[in-house]
Amino acid sequence: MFCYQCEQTDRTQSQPGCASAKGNCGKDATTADLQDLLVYAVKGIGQYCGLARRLGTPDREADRFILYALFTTLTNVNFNASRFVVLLREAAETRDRVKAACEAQATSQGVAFEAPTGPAQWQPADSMAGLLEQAKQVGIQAGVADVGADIVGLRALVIYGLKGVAAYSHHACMLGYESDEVYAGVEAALTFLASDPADADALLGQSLELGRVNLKVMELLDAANTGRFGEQTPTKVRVSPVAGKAILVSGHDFGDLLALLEQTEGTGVQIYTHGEMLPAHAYPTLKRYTHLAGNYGGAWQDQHGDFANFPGPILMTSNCIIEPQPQYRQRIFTTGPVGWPGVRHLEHHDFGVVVQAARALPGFAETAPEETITVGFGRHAVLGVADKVIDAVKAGQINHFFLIGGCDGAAPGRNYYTDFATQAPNDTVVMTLGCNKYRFNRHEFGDIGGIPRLLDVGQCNDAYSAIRIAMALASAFDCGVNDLPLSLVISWFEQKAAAVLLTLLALGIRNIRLGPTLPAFLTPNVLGLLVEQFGIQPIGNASDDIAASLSRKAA
Ligand code: FSO
Ligand code: SF4
Repeated sequence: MFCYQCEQTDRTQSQPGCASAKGNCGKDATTADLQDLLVYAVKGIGQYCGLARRLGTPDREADRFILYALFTTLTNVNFNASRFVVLLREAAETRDRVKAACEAQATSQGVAFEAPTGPAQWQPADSMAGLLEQAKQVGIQAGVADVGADIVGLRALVIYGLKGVAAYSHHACMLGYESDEVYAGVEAALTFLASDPADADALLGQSLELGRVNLKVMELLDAANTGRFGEQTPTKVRVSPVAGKAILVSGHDFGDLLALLEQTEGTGVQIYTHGEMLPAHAYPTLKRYTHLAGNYGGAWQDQHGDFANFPGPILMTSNCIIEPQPQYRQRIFTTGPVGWPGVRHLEHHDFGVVVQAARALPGFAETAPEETITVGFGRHAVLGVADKVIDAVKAGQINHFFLIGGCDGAAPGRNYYTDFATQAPNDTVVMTLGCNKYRFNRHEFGDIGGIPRLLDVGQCNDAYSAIRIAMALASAFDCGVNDLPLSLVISWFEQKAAAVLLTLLALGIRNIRLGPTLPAFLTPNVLGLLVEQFGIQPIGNASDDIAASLSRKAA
């Protein structure tokens, strides 16, 4: 195996990357290699789906398969090697179905049919050994001897950005929101990758194009969330438990949460959110369920302790899952793209077994003293008080905005984002999204003339909301986003964050501070390019970075 797709990759060797029997996330070599082969197979489906679209017969079922298959290969999603063997067979069947439709369509239109080459022609080996042999040829570093590490790193940037696009699109699709523009963009990127591109400018151009596609995807997911659940409104969320039977839901999929709320209504079982599920409390359709009792624990990297201590079953709806510990292995369930060998997997929103487990487990014996945090500052809430915000800026009460978004990763001892948020001066506003908010969201930030100093914009995909807020402020002040008193301090962890970063770059947003470490797949040359073109800078020391951000805007 060789994998360097996430922030926690092994950096102990001169060539950073997880290359032993197991990655730092717990992914074993067989699973990693099968995931590489699945990405290769998906490129072939993309080639045929693009052709089908050009022939006027796009295939949404195949497009949906592409999203799901790519999502399973994201960091901390699916660790189940046997699931990938099945997905590889399904990939070949899907590709063959689209291929046959293309051939028939070309014949009926009387146009010449030129079969795509490369991944489109892949045939799955009959045995596991054969599949693993095939995987060796198509890993992320394939071709490095011919084209060099810079080109391979840029190809990785495209692939990882595409994985992020696929994950967010899958979430939107699960809520009934799809877009031909997005599917065409995904097919184009896969077809491009299938040609083994070796031109750095073309690769960077495709990366930025994916950033634009991802903006559309995040807009779609925003429309899906607000369309299905209403607009986020500022909401106090209980972060201390109440007595009674309980289920904990983690991941990002609000559709799964809604189904679980429906299936537990009137049963006396309380539902708690974990990690990136926290913003659910701000959506009217979800919070009207009074048994959505509160938020429990911290970010994904705290799950070993949080899940072990939780006195009920746990449902994982998307990343980030890490190896279930013996204390809760019998009471954790996966659904959707998530998987762990030996952990019960549920489909079709049928969560009866989770409810049964909740009834059998003790639940919370006592109600703890009430503690709350406030969430729900999506774009509707913030732009609803835009006049107040603009007046506060004009009056000098708000001197600067910081967007501290993303995920800080799991390494212990990190305190940059905590320090940054808590040391930000009192005349600054901190917007946050993604799961690194848990580093500081229990801190008391106070307010500026009634505007809370900490605005929780939502999940990582709600970067869309933050972009809309920034654009509205820029328009009110008649300047560009880069001219606003706004600094972006982004933590990237996995491939969705890579897609969001590409979106920000595609929008021309400069001078982003990126941490907690820089992506290992970007070579020094490529990083140099990004620094030159976009002013990306690695995070340093929190107080120095705050001072530098404030002085840049004051200059
Ligand atoms: Fe975090 Fe995981 Fe939401 Fe990621 S829970 S790390 S960047 O999946 O997507 O913020
Ligand atoms: Fe390593 Fe991250 Fe890949 Fe896991 S996903 S094998 S930690 S680089």
